[in-house]
Amino acid sequence: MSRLVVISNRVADPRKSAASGGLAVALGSALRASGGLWFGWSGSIVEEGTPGEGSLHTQRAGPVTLATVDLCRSDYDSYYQGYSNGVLWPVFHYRLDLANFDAGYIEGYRRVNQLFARKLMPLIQPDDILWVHDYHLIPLAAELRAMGCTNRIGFFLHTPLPPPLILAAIPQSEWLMRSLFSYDLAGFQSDVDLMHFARYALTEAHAEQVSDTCFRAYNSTLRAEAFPIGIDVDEFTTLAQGEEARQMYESTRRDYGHRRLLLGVERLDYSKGLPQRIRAFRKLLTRYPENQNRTTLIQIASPSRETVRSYTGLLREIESLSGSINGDFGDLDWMPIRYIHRNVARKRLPGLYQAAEVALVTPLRDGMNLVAKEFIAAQDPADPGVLVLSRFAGAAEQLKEALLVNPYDTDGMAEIIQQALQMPLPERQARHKSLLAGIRAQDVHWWRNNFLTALQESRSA
Ligand code: ADQ
Repeated sequence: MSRLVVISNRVADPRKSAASGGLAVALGSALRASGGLWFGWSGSIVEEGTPGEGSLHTQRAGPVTLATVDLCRSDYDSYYQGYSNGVLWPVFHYRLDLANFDAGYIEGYRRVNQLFARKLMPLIQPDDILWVHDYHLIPLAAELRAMGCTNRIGFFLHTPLPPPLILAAIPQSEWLMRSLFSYDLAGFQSDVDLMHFARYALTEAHAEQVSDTCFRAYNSTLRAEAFPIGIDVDEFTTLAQGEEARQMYESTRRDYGHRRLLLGVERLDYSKGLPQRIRAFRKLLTRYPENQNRTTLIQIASPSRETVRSYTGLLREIESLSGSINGDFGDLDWMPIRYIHRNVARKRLPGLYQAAEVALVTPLRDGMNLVAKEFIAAQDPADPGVLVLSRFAGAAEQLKEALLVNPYDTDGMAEIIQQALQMPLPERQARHKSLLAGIRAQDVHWWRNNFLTALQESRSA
């Protein structure tokens, strides 16, 4: 069996996977099975460092080697904050209005990808199979190829890929597409993302489609497919039965007494549709007044990318919307929205999912959205909660028995939330049964195996 080398912006210690989440579990178990290397940024920023330079640190974690590189301040600012989070993240989530196409960022993005390639190259063995993750590292394969790397290299994009004319707004879009063709396999979250890739490749890059899954351009053949990412359902149901989840469930139920709970959990990000969700909640209270004094929205939004200006604006908007609902509708013993700006420990999260009657997962655009799948996995099949899911989350392609909403339609979303609150038990059970079977059949191990099998086959395709 070939050794697996995983490369991602951040590296997780597979021994602490319960704290890091499903992706770390999935990649960690693949790395442990074949022995392997996980390579990425250390998370350290060297204030006075030289651009394009950084020390390499390696440590063993059982059969897995963790190799990480430090970044200097200017590389961090241009590669991570600037190009990755200031250009690619907003554009890939269809938000051209939030992109900052500062000409200086691209240099840092290239420089760090070159630094990663330089540090990684000596660690690669001839039979290794390389799996690169996410938008931070699109040009990595091209940099490795330029240094003579002939290993199989696959790429998986965790975000959506927008339609060609949105992608084309990135000044370097042609270069990004050319860079993708240095991989053997490109994986996307959903069929829509794959379709956008194919349309861009055919119309803008003048690629030739040589088979159902293979495209030829820039003298290379690239296999491209959708691999919808899942969660480790067994790991999550085990967490759900744990003591910490039970305590969380009990304390939440105790604190909220007879109130019906709606729940939102995410990183604070403009892609997640939080202001739209809060407006829909206000509408729910005015249009269906029986919810006043009876229904509480718990909204957990963990801090994320706080130094980026669009995030601080979002934080203020959410606080102001929540504050005005609490002021207009709240009572001495009822706060309609509990907005919590912090992380919930992973082991406690299932308890919160269980205490809620309805989960509101309503992003404006999302690659997949794993919270939707975790909510399903945490439910008691005898008395499950209802998932209200945005049709613009990648997960909507799979989770058809959720109640799908358009997050831009405030009235429509309020109506669907009311429908979720009133759903009879047999319908809740039937929908949950089929959702659970779906996330079990297409869990994170299924995702990883499909990707790695396709990567193994990619050159004979
Ligand atoms: P994210 O945008 O981070 O991921 P998501 O898929 O929902 O979003 O996964 C987040 C993970 O973080 C989940 O395991 C969730 O439990 C956890 N999490 C989120 N908020 C939390 C909080 N407040 N407290 C504790 N834990 C929290 C990116 C893409 C997604 C894609 C994933 C995986 O943006 O579209 O689904 O990668 O590919």
